[in-house]
Amino acid sequence: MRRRNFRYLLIIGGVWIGGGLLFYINKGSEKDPNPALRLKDEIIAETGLGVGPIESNGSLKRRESPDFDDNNDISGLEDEKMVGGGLRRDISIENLNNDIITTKSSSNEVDWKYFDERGYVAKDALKENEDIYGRNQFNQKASDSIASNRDIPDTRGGECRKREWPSSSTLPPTSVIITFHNEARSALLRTIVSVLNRSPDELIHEIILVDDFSDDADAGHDLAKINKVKVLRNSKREGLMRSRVKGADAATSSILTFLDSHCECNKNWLEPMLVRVAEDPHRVVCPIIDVISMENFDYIGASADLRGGFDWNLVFKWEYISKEERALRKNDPTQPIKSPMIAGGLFMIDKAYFNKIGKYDMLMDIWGGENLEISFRVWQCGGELEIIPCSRVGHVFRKKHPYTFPGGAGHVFARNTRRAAEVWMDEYKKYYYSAVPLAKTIPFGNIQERLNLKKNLHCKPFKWYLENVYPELKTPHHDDVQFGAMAQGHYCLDTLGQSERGGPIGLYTCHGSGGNQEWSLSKDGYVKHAGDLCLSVPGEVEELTAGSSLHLRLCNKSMQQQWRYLPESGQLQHLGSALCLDTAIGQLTVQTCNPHTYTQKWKWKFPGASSASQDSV
Ligand SMILES: [Mn+2]
Repeated sequence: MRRRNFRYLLIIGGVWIGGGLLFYINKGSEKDPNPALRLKDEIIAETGLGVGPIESNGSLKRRESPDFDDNNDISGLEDEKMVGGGLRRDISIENLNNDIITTKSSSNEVDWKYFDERGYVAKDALKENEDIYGRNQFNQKASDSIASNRDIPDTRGGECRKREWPSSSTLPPTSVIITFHNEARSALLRTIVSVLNRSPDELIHEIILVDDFSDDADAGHDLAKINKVKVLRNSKREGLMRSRVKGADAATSSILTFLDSHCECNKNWLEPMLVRVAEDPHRVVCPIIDVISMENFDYIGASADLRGGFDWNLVFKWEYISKEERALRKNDPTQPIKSPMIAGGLFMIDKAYFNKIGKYDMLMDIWGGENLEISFRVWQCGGELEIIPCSRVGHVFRKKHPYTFPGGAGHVFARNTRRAAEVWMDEYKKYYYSAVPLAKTIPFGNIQERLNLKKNLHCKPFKWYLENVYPELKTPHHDDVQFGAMAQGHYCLDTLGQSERGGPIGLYTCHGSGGNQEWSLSKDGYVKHAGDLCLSVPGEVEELTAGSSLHLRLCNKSMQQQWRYLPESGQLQHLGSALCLDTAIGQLTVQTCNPHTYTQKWKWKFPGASSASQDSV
């Protein structure tokens, strides 16, 4: 059964692109009228409130209460803090633990519907001839041109649309925490507006923005005018983990909802998650993450049959749930999906539980590895990770990070990942180091506090996690001397779907997802696939000739199946005939060994080790 699943994974392997497997569902279908979604300009026109005519520079002139101080252009919060005077009347600034908190008097708050969106976005508009991808790695021009309260398709399945959710009065409200660093104003504002626009008012206690020392302090600061929005600003770059913990500590409701800063919440996104967490605070839940195109900001529904996983390189990936689970989901598509890992950018957690299980690893920097760490921690320490299919939130997936990492992205990612591996993976961390040998050279700092936490919470070992949460992640057998894909350039040894009685096997473009390209070399010289199939030469070994093709046969300890790998030349030599595995004639054969020929050179690669790191949210 497992073998069949892997084969299936291979078939779909070709459609892996960065952030996941996308299914264009509901696209182009008629738009579900969303009563909560009203066009801001219409409201403004109806009520005559809020704005005057559009000025030539594209910004709107406000007509607000007389003490609304619109002209006071604050250029630097830090400066203001140091001067200690001259604060705006509507917005005061406190200094708490070296960070800046922007608060406001309620009389000057505005509902999001009356926030001067155009003026706010225009302050950071692209310059003429500027690269539209230059600042954000997504099309800022497209983002800037799209209203914060635009309509988006309701991407939920039919059963989710039909389902009634408990009334708001029976659910606890949440604090939404959004951390950001140099986010495009339009994307950040749209995230906030989508929260306020598509959630029952009484369920949003507050939105806490944590500005992780963006170059432009006003981008966050100006949003503090919006009802329910609170802004914290770090006085130096802290990274995602410490910023989120600051936001969480400042939150005053019992449920935390973490969002990325370029998201759009969809219809009824909040209730299905709140129900699960309110029922059982050990559940850490995520929405299905729909895709907002980085090219044109189209909103595209994602498949509901995915969950989060990883290979031994510890890079997050989306993967299909099993055939059995898909069959179960057909009966009730509203049921949560257990996920070995969360993408990390968007999730909801009970605040007391977040605190109890150790928040985040505060010694991790910037980005990366934290989702791995919190995923292992939640599962191993008694919680559960769930994807809630009736909750949908869009996210702009990018190919690379728009901002720089102090110390370099690869280094920071490896350091964080190493911290997670060292604390949570016990002896299994060796497979990570085999997959990413360079990681061993990167210092990961002190982890004693996290080890103490693990001990005090009586967390289960990683072995338990592998057996109960992620049995699909296969461990190399203890007899294996090599494990993973056998690569020759961009091509990998591949079963081509053949099984124990099948025809010749061959080469296929390396896809890095294991499956038909997953092999192991045991100590006694068998090249195995899926545990019980062995790479075999045909016929009697004594009669084997150069040019013979290779097959898969059930492992039977015969001479036909015995090989040795010569690491220096990269050759795989058949013991009985002394011929070498070769691709010279465009197909896989055995040929007379020649250590200098490229077509006999093989490299062992861990599955997934070649797949690129991604903005996994
Ligand atoms: Mn993101």
